[in-house]
Amino acid sequence: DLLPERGRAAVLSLIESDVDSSQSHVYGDWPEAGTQDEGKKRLSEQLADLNASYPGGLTDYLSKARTLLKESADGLNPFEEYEAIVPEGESLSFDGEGTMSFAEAEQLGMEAMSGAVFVLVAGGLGERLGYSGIKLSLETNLCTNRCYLEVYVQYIKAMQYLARQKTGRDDIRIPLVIMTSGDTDPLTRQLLKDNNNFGMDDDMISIVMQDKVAALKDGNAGLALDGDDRWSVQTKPHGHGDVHHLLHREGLVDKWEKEGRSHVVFLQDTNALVINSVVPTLGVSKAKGFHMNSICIPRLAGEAAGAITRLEHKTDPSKSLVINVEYNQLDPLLRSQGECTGDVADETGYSPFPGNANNIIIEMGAYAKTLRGEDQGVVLEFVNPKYKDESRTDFKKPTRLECMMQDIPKLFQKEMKGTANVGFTTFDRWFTFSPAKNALEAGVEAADKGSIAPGTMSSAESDKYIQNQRKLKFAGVDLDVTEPEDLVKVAGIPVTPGPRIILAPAFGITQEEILNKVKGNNKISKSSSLVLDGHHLTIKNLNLDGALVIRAGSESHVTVDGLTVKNKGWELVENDPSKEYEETVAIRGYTMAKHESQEYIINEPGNFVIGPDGEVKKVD
Ligand code: UGB
Repeated sequence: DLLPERGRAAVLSLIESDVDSSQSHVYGDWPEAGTQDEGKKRLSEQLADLNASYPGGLTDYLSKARTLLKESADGLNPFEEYEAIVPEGESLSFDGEGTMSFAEAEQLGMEAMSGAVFVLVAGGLGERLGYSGIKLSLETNLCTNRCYLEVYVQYIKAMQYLARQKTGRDDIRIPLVIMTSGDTDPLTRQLLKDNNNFGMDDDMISIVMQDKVAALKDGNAGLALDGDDRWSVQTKPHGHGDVHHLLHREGLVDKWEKEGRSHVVFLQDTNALVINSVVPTLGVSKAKGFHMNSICIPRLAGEAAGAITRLEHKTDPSKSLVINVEYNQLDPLLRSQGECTGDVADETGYSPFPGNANNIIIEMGAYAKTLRGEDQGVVLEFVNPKYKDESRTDFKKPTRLECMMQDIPKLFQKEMKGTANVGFTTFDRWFTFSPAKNALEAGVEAADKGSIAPGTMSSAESDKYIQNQRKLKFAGVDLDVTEPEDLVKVAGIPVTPGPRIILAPAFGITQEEILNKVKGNNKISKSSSLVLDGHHLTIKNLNLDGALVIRAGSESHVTVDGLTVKNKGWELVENDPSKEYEETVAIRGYTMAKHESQEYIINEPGNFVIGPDGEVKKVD
């Protein structure tokens, strides 16, 4: 009786549903009234919260968990009924051949830009990175020091700008929703507040927070109580799959559909390269009528990236589907079929299965219809317990139900009754994929074993520079593009020796813009660093040997014409192993010494030329 109403109801429902006393350690043996009453109330409130936050309540959660845990203990193969075959999809190449022309896809994508909304899943902690803050706050590179969140926001703003220019409609506004978790929510809000949303309108940026789910201590789905606190249930993240249900629950997808928006673009937290692929992938979605389109890259065998597969149902073709198979499941699946080779490379040096960058574009109508279905966007869950021994009964540590956003094709299949059109688009790795996920030490170990994708802060930064080298090279600039054999080790990670180039989203998010803004004979030396930022910034006959930064405001039309820059530039300085560094520096392995640079920041409206003498002249 001392429990609050909702807490009391939650405890009673747990007792009622507990047919075999799997939860008696939670509700049994309570000391008599007057002893530890505060703890009892706290526990009951927490059970009520867990009830409220899970569709179907805690009892549904526990009953699903029991089934899945039993299947896992029995060693049931979730792919028993399927055979994985290499799927057919589209491929695009910025500077090479694909199944579609890159320029055409980009043109189609630009037509669709005004209907895009962005969703950034950012509930995960940087445990693998060895970072205790939020990953969105990490600096993508040391030339501009812009963090991941700022890069994404700048990208969305640049897309909005371009969409307005292309259509002449000044009312186009592209929103961003960030999914946080209890672990990342306060710091994400603080980051936005401290930076005035990085210039995005208040009403265009919103946050939805995913809840954690109850941790389970054994194969009967017994709730795991906190070791030090008998009145608290341990909770764990439920995975990025929560995003679909949350967008539905908050009414966002209904709202977007009513507003006439056409596509939802899902981004992950630490892959700054992927934004290049958004516009052309939108174009492919339009051209092929894809309800879902996953951005992919050639996958390294064994890489910690999911694989897009076609799962062919052995008896019922209507159950076949194109879907991600997560990296930990791919090898056992491939070992159990065909030639039983497992997750290995083919003659191309890559896995025959495309790698999932897990950035997905979903068509709004199909999405809204699917979310309104029976499952309300709750994607299929799975368990991944780490068993103590072969008996597969005890866990090394508590587990929980998990879900992944890329599993939504199963819901599409169910709700769209065979009409779901799920595809993918593969890009070159240099153009699309270099996430920062691993701690420096793990990256060094991987690099020493020959991995070309150590996945550290430093490899992600280096790959950003290489990507921009390739873009400028494509636009005719005379510079060295770093090939794998040219990489140099800094703090144990192979990185580009330079040039280090950052093209801000305002300078160009499309191939068309880059080609229009780079003219004449430009030359950039290997030891140079270059930052270009501005919607109306044109580079002509630049000769750079050093560091140069040019930023132009949205109404400043700036042309660099015949400028020669020579200075000491910028240099990476490896961390001294005998010294302690703050986390952000330690995980990168170096700092950047900015010895000398030439900088132009022009915000005044008008036309300007930066000529051979380096002076800025206003022209009519
Ligand atoms: N995330 C959440 O928002 N909430 C959560 O509860 C968990 C995560 P990870 P992982 O791109 O290389 C994914 O941990 O395990 C966010 C794909 O499943 O980085 O490496 C988190 O903040 C895999 O198929 O994911 O695997 C982050 O933004 C593969 O493609 C995102 O979800 C791989 O990414 C991903 O979280 C990859």
